[in-house]
Amino acid sequence: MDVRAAVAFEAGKPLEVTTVQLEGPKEGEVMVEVKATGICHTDEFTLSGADPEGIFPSILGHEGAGVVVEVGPGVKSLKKGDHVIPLYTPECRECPSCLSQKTNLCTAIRSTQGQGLMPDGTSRFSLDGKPLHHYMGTSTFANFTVLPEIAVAKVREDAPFDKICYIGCGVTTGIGAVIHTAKVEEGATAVVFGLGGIGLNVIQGLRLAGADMIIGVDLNNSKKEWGERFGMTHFVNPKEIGEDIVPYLVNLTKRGADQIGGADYTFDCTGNVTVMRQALECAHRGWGQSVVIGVAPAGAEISTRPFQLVTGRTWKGTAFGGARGRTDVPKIVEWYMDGKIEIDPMITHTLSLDEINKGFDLMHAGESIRSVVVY
Ligand code: NAD
Ligand code: 022
Ligand code: ZN
Repeated sequence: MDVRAAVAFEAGKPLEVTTVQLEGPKEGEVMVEVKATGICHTDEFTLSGADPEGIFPSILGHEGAGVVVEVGPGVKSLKKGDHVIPLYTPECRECPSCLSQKTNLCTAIRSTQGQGLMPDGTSRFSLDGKPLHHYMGTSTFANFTVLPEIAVAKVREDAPFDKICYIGCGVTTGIGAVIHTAKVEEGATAVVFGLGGIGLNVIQGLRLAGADMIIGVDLNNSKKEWGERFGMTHFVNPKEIGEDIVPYLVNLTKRGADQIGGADYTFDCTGNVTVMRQALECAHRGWGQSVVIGVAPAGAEISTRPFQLVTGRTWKGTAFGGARGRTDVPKIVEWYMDGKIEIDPMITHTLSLDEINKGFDLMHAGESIRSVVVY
């Protein structure tokens, strides 16, 4: 069938909105009418050509929400009419990783997903008879897409698509990093580096977890108001403190009789490897945990003195906030609908598909927290 899509034909070129062909779902697959999609950094990273694993031509987008319109043979967990969020981290519940209960990184369709293909090794999208690649297993920059059943979370039907699409990446990543990866407890102290679409969700996750001191760090002073809006208690602009950021933060977090200082939990939401080191080193001696969320440029490396780890700090990372998509995403939708978390104010721009390139411009200019395309 004919669908409308923003196609990434070539690295470094804007997306082209055009009509493409989509084949129906095969065994174990479903077709979803995408109602809304967020525009996230990874889409930009791939489109720019900086992603060495980027494949062209392809249909990008990984932060969507929509409705199942057709199910392929053998599909059991979904039916026509179900409201869903596509998952770039699937959950098969059968592979060694899913069964381990120790990771959310399901391996069932990992290799084909990375090659821009469906699990049978082919693509459902084409243009003039030539295949177009899928992206992150989701391809939400099209008004219809085909997904493996295991890469779809069924959610409640009264939730608005133009808001819950953000749960498909940013919201779950930020809140999940706090709850699943760091397992922050009530009364904790935390530092969040980078107050963008991810960092603000880390902040609201920390508020939800009952953290006492939530320090936000950003080079951009306009982020102070944003952070406070979601529960940040202190703001630091590293350019304005007149000393190194690490000793400054260690001093700011001094509590208790020993007055050692350092945060219980720190989060990198910048993707900058220098910031990742700062985040580790301002974690508390003996128990501080630092979580890397930001995706660094291709080939970048992190460094610190091993003494930082020997003295009890832990360096970890997270993909999709450690969330098991089919299990945890519906719960986050519930939290949003129950008012436990906020999404609406972070969606600063709503665009039509024809305006999608404007979403990338807003991201480059640092003017948006999140832009959402509504079909
Ligand atoms: P964003 O551009 O909206 O926000 C980044 C913020 O960091 C900005 O406010 C910027 O001013 C600030 N910043 C930049 N350099 C800084 C520095 N040196 N010190 C302090 N602040 C600094 O980006 P985002 O959408 O919030 O995404 C953040 C990162 O998270 C990206 O690298 C993205 O790819 C990554 N991400 C990872 C996952 C995952 O599963 N691990 C999922 C989604 C996004
Ligand atoms: C989403 N991300 C950044 C912004 N929005 C993002 C990027 C990469 C990952 C997670 C989130 C990620 C971390 C670890 C992996 N990926 C590898 C997972 C694995 O190998 O099992 C990752 C994912 C998907 C893809 C590439 C890398 C892809 O589909 N191309 C989850
Ligand atoms: Zn994303």
